[in-house]
Amino acid sequence: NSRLKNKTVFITGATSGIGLACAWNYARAGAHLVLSGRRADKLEEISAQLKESVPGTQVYTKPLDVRDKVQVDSFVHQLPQQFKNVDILVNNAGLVLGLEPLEKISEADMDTMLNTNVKGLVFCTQALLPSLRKTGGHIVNIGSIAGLEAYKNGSIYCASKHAVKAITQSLRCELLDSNVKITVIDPGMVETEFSLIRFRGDADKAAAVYAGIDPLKSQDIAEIVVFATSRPKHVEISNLTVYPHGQASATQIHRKQ
Ligand code: NDP
Ligand code: 8X3
Repeated sequence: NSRLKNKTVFITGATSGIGLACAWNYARAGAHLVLSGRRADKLEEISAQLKESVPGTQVYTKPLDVRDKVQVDSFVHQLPQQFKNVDILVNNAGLVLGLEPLEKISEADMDTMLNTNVKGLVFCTQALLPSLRKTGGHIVNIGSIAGLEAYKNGSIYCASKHAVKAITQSLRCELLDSNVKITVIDPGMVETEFSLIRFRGDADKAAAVYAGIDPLKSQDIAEIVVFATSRPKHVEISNLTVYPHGQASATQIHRKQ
C-alpha cells in the first residue's frame, strides 16, 4: 500500500489481539512501527518475529502502561529520532473486567477500565497530537458496539466506550482546521484475549462467548484500520461498525446449535 510506505504507526496494546494484527498489517504495507503494551517479553518476541517475517520492517518497542500519564509523556519524548514523526496513532489498548451488575462492580475494576479505555486513550492522544499535526496524521480509536448501546451488566465498560465515541466526535470538531483525521472503529464480537481477561482467566466462560457463531478475527479489524488510514487525503472515514454475520447488537446473536 503505497500511501502507508515509510509512515510511522504508533499502536497501543500491540501485544495481543487487534493491536497485534494491526502491527502485522502495517508492517506488510511498508510502515515503521512503534509498538507498546505492558508485557515486555511479548513485545520482544513480536519485534523479532516481525523483523524476520517482513524483512526491512523497522520496529521500536518499549513497555507502556497507558494509564500512567508520566510514562506516556516520557515514552513519546524518548522516541528515537527515526520514530519521532508519528503519522498514525492507533488507540487500541483497552479491556473489560467482569460482566456484573453495577451494584457489584469494585472500585478497582472501575478504575482499571476507565483509566485504560478513556484516560489512557486521551493521554496518548495528547502526547502525540503535536507530532500528528506536523505530519498531517490520523488517529484511529478502537471503540466498540458497547459505545453505541449499553447492555445489562456492562455499565462501566459501556460507559468507557461511549466516552471514546464522544471524545472522537469532540476531537473531530477541534481538528477541523488542522490536517489531522480521526476515525473510530466499533467492532462487535472479535475472538481475542478480550473474553479471557473479562472472565479473569476462565477459559470455558471465554469460549462460550464465541460458541455457535463465527466471530470476527483480529485480522478482519486490522484490515479495516489499514483501509481507513490509507484513503486519499480528503477522505475521512468517521466511524465504522463491524459485526460478524449472525450478530446484530451486543445481545442479538444467532448461535448455530
Ligand atoms: P486483547 O485482550 O487481545 O488485547 C488488549 C490489548 O490491550 C493487549 O495488547 C494489552 O496488552 C493491552 N492493554 C490492556 N491494558 C493496557 C494498559 N493499561 N496499557 C497498555 N496496554 C494495555 O483484546 P482486543 O484485541 O480484543 O482489544 C483491543 C481493543 O478492542 C480494546 O480497546 C477492546 O475494548 C476493543 N474491542 C474488542 C472487542 C472484542 O470482542 N474482542 C469488541 C469491541 C472492541 P498488555 O496486557 O501487554 O498490556
Ligand atoms: C466488546 C463487545 O459486546 O463484549 O467491546 O461489549 S461487547
